[in-house]
Order: sequence, then structure tokens, then C-alpha cells
Amino acid sequence: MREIIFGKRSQGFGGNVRFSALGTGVDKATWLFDDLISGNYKVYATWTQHSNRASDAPFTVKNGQGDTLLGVDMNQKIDPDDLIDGGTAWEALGEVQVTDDSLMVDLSDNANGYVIADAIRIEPVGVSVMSQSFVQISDSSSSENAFVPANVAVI
Ligand SMILES: [Ca+2]
Ligand SMILES: [Ca+2]
Repeated sequence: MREIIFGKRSQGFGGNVRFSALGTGVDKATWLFDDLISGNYKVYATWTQHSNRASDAPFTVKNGQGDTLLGVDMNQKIDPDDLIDGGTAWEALGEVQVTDDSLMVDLSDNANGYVIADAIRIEPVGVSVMSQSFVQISDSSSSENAFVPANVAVI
């Protein structure tokens, strides 16, 4: 079994991020959301920007069967700016339909610079504001299946 991981840094949402230098895409950080109510969800990511980051950090959103619902490349050289909530800035990855009560989001290192795995936020679409508690955040990576060389850049 392969040992972990994206490296860790004390920064970002919750004071923790994982990162990987550019790689082949075999290495991924993964966030899981379970027990979701069926419906459409907006999916957001946050990260800490730096000039050494990838401009094409590849996020993929999958359903519980592992089918890809959404794939999008994010520019991590710049800050997220689509939604500010509680002092954290989030970038929208897109909207997906949940039909089997779970979502998996992964970030691969098949990119042109460092990729930063910080936190993912999902929120149901079209649900009244009183359902704010449906907003869920998965911080850093719940199951890392990733490897990163020992040399670590300044992040
Ligand atoms: Ca934006
Ligand atoms: Ca974090």
C-alpha cells in the first residue's frame, strides 16, 4: 500500500492545506460528502494562492458510483473570489445533481504547478435560507491517496 500523501502546511481554511508538486495525475486528494439529500448542489473550493501554483489545478466532482459529474481546472495563482462567507473566499467549481446521496471531489496533481487541497464547500440549490445548515464543508482531504517528493517549495 502506498504511503500518503500531499504534504501539509498550516495555512488556509481551518489552518491546514495539503499540496503536491505537479505530477502525472495518479496522485489525488479527495473530499467526500455522504448522506446528502437528492437535488442540485453548488460546489466550491478554496485554496491559498501563490505564483508557484498551477493555473490548471484539475478538480473533478463524482457521484457515489464514481461517475464524473463535473471536471474543471482552477487557477490557483489567484485567490478564490466567487463567494465570501465567514472570512473564507470560495471559487465556484459548478453545479451538480446528487441522486445517490454522496459526492466525491478530487484534485489531481496533473497540473502545471503546485496544487493546493484546502477545503470544499457544497450547498443545495433552491433551498430556503433557513436551511443554511445544509451547507457542508469538507476541510482538507478526507482520504489522501497521494505521494509527493520530499523536496518542498516555499508556499
Ligand atoms: Ca472567480
Ligand atoms: Ca483546510
